Amino acid sequence: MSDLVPVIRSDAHLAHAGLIELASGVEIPCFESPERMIAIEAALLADGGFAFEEPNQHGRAPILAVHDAEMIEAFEHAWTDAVAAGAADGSRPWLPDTFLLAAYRGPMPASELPAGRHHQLGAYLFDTATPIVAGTWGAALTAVDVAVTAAERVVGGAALAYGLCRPPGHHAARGMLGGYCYFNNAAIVAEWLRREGGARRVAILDIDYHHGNGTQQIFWERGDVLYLSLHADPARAYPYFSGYASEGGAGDGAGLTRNWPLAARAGLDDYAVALAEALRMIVAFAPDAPLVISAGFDTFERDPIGDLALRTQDYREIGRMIAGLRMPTITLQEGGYAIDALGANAVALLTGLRGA
Ligand code: SP5
Ligand code: ZN
Repeated sequence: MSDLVPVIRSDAHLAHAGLIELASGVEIPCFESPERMIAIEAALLADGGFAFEEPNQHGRAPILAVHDAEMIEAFEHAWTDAVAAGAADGSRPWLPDTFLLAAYRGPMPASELPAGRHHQLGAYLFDTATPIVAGTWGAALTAVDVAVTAAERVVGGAALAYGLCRPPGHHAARGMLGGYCYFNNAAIVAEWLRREGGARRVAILDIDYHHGNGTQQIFWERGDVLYLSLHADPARAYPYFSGYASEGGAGDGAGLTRNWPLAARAGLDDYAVALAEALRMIVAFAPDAPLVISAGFDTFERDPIGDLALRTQDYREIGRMIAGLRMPTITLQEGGYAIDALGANAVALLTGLRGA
């Protein structure tokens, strides 16, 4: 294949910046930074095999098809309400400090909600690594447009398209933000393929270092979407509360979720065994839509928050293995924080995916 691979990208993510996260009680610069996308774009440009395109606007309908309206509303207004209340002055990111857990209620019925939508956000957030600044809402909306535009390219005939989504998405559940994620770009694309793309069966392959708890939750009971994830064992790794091998979906979705928890320092040999099983499941499921890949490079051997051991050349082999499915493929960017290697890793995966 000699055609250029379409890469959907936007500068809107640059305003989702200056982020901090709380890690084990310590405030640190957020690993999820604009420099990540800048590094990937520079490497794709230098490679020359890619055609950069801006996203089309799709509005809120594709988001509302996946996420709760109440969560969207709290997120949309959290920053301006925080500023209006004097809880943020615009110079620093804002994070809720009070979270609504299921255990809060016990036998009590749902209460009224606080007026400030920044306080409401505590009912829709599960960690302290998902900060909000003035540009966060716009960046998250645009990341969805990036993802859906990549899907449009593939439905329109491209064999492969790459959506440079930032912020990432796979930790965002139907009514919950977290893990640097606000809207679940991959889940939105899968649902869009069902509703707008005429597909009946969609497969999502998640190769980020972390379990995609949000994607799994959204499609847990769905018989029309297969969710397969290779990731660090949640017994030791974020997000801790999902991604175990025992989790397999329920109802119509029974057997259509599958997880491969990986040991620390797992390299390509271990990874390829799990990936081959996942690819066989995709073949058996017989999707009639493009494959959706949640692509994270936090599986890299030098990733600052990961502990797997994939090397740059391994991503090319992983891409080749997936390309063996001979399915049109929508690749969406998730995590990956070793900024100096992100570009090479992305080029390697996409080179493999395009069958080279
Ligand atoms: C999309 C994605 O990859 N989200 C990951 C969110 C992970 N957030 C928690 C990170 C915990 C970092 N622990 C730092 C250990 C440094 N040695
Ligand atoms: Zn990750």
